[in-house]
Amino acid sequence: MSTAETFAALSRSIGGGSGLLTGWVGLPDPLIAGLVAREEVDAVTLDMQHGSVTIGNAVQGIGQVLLGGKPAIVRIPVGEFQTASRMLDVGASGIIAPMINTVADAKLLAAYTKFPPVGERSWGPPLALNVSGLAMQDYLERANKLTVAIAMVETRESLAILDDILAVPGIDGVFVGPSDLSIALSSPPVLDAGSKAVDEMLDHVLQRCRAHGKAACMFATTGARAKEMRARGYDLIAIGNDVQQIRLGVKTMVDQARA
Ligand code: 3PY
Ligand code: MG
Repeated sequence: MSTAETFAALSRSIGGGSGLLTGWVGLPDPLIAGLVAREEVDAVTLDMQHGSVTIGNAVQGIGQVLLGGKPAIVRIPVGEFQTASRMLDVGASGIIAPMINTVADAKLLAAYTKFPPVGERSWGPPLALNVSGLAMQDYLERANKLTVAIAMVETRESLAILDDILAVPGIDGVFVGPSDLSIALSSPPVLDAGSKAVDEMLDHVLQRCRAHGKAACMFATTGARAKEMRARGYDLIAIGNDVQQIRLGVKTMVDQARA
């Protein structure tokens, strides 16, 4: 696949129960993102919300992910919508925005990720032109459909306005954060990404996404959970994160050695 085809692969394949798997990288060294990209994932997400990925790391990380033959997604920090534009400008194929709790938040996400007339994204995509292989006017005309904007649903507020979020032009789908959602749905708060309440909401979100013709995405904390979500019809599923996977690898080998 050419770099341009890799860049376009996310928008082309997401939807209709695509069951894409994304790696999830929070460690800052871009080489880690490149390493994950070369495994059998469909995309790699760089996490600027809870990970320690800076703008500089993300620019380099996107390059490494593309070199590894996969499209790059960036989860921006809460409310930092200008970072969404900057990440698209340097070649990200998708943006995940956490804590989208109001329709105004969803509109801001669309505004910063889509060019007019859908949004208000400002012009200036130096690396994205290079990566997409498109001339300036072609990029302007095609970028809104070549990249995806995903709003995170992880609070009661956001669940209550799910249909309104999905109806915002430019929002291509929603991403369920089951950990925050489990905290929001329990009293006293209990962290349980696999709770019954979360599970019911995952079905509900999937059904509403289908009704709006938009992508349903979620974070799975285990491979088995990711498999289940693919079977249920989710379009994009994160499979744990880099720190978890490194620790698991070390523990597995140490346990084998000491068994
Ligand atoms: C959550 O589960 O709350 C997430 O944000 C996934 O990273
Ligand atoms: Mg969260």
